[in-house]
Amino acid sequence: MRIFVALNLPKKERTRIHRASARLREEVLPVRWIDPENYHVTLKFLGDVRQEHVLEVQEIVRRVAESTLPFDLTLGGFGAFPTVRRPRVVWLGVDASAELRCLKQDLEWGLADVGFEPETRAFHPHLTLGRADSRGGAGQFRGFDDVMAELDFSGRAAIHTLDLMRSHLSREGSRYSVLASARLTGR
Ligand code: 2AM
Repeated sequence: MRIFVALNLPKKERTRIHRASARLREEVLPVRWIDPENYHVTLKFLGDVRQEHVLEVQEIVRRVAESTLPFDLTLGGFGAFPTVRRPRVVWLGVDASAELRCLKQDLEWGLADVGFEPETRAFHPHLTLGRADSRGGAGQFRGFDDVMAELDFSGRAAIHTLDLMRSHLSREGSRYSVLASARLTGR
């Protein structure tokens, strides 16, 4: 099954983000906007993992969570990967705080021990708001950077769990469910 490790935000914060980004969705653009119940911050995407290895991953996630204290995520700033003119992913930025970078590193090390390739790309924590199809050319997204720049949002979300998630692909887009939620206890 297709799995990843992520941080989930309280419903209140997800609703705030959805409201704050409403202006983006008013633009007529080839973007599939994510439902607010599916908003999350991915820490590690594992791809298709066989059932017998899922339990192993779950155990690593639990161990990492046990050695991590609850912390706050700071959110703010809208942007897109790879560029706002030709976006694939439209996102809300997440502050790469020391706590978040430590957690990411602990996960990478833990998962490397059971054979998962460590990430070599720089860590750009973000919350995906929409997935774009920019094959129609950059022209479609002209002015989108200005729309983004006009938005003003800053958020804070208390994180108490590290979640192992499952992604269900379907024609309507991806849906996500929590396979296992590990409490951050910092023991
Ligand atoms: P995203 O955070 O940029 O949206 C579930 O599919 C999550 O895993 C998504 O949130 C997505 O990234 C991330 N993801 C999906 N495919 C990926 C890949 N090939 N490499 C890295 N992350 C991926």
